[in-house]
Parts: sequence; C-alpha cells; structure tokens
Amino acid sequence: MPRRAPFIVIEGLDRSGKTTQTSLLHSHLESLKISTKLLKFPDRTTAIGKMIDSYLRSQSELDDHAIHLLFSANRWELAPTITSLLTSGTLVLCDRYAFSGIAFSAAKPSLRATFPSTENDALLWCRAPDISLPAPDLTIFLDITPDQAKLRGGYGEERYEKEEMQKRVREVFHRLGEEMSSPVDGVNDSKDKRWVVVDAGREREVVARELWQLVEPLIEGVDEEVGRLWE
Ligand code: FDM
Repeated sequence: MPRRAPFIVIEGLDRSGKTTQTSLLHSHLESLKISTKLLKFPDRTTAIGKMIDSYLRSQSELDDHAIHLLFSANRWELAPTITSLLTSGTLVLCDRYAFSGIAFSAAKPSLRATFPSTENDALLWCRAPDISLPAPDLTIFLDITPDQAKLRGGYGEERYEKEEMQKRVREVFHRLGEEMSSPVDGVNDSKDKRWVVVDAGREREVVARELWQLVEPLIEGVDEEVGRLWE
C-alpha cells in the first residue's frame, strides 16, 4: 500500500476559534508546500447544502430527523472526493464532520424524545447514517467552557447559537470523545490518537502551536488505507 495523505478534522463549539484555527493551520500547511484541501461541513454550496443553509438561517423548517439525514447526505456527497484526494496525496483538512452531526442532533430534546428508553438509542440513531464514511486519522476537538465562551462575546444569529444548546452539544461531544479514545481490547496504543481534546480557551498562538504539534507527525503520510467511520 503506497502512502496516502492524512485526513484531519477540526471540531469545536461556537466561540472556540475553530474557523480561525482551521484557517491558520491551512495557511501553515500551504506555506510548507503541502498539498492540502480545506473542506467545511455543512458544505452550503450543493443542492442539499442549500437546504441546510436555509434551515440554519431559520428561513425554512424541517423535522429534526430529516435535517439530521440531510447533514449526513451532505457528507456522503463529498465522501468519494475525500477518498480520492487522500489517495492521490492531498491532505484533507475539514472544519466539522460527522461528530458535529451527532452532537448537534443528539442535543435536541425533541430528538431525544423519540427514544424515551435510553439516551444511548438517540446517539446510535444519530450515528447510523454516518457509519462507513471516510474516517479521519486525527480529530481535534477545540473545547471551551460555556463561561469562557460567554467572555468571548455573544453567539451569532443562527439556529443553534444559544447557550443552553451549546451546553448540551458540549456534553455529547465529550461522550463521543470518550468513546473514540477508549482503548481497543484494553490496549492503549499511544499512536492511536484519533480524538484529541485541545483547550481552546487559551491564547490563539498557544492553541495554534498545540494543533501543529498534533498534525506535524502526520504530514509525511499514512501507510494504512483510508478507514471507515465506526466500522
Ligand atoms: N451542524 C453541523 C449540525 O447540526 N450537523 C452537522 O452535521 C454539521 C456538520 O450546523 F451550528 C451545525 C453546527 C453549527 C451549524 O456550522 C453550522 P458552522 O460551522 O457554524 O457553519
């Protein structure tokens, strides 16, 4: 198997500096002449993405299950592109991915109410449509506490930019992270750092340096085939 490029995902809450950090990292990779493609989910440019955009701006209403499936479909439309970029040697850097999909939907009381027996059923339902998508080699979760987020100023205008929602989303993200980084068969392989939590409440440069420390070991390429999420 010839080496392929790595797939890196940046996840985070609102006000965590996710977009800034992703673009700093992108510029740094480009300055090193590393072939890189920056993607962002939702990709609001496709036909499905336009429906999502209209929903997020509260210009249209959709059932919570239906919008969840549209977010996932929006990733599936880009999945072949992601795989072919990686195998042709272009690093894929992605601002949000399936973990946002699960965290934001599973945080909705209405969706949880569909599965009254256990909260876990809601999580499993949310995860199902994303099973088998290309798996990131590294997911960095930019964590910020609700108090730190508040100090950074108000949330924006979009549908989920509310304090209560963000708190619930953070809880689900942490659950997903525990699941992702728990040792497989009791063996804690230190190379298997697929999910890393970074404290994004610190200075921009400090966070950017830490991100680079995580990404740098991957830029030489990856020897394994592109993995599949939750398989
Ligand atoms: N979001 C994003 C979801 O609810 N599900 C998803 O699958 C994805 C990728 O969309 F509130 C939410 C998260 C956020 C909103 O994201 C748009 P940006 O990063 O603010 O554009």
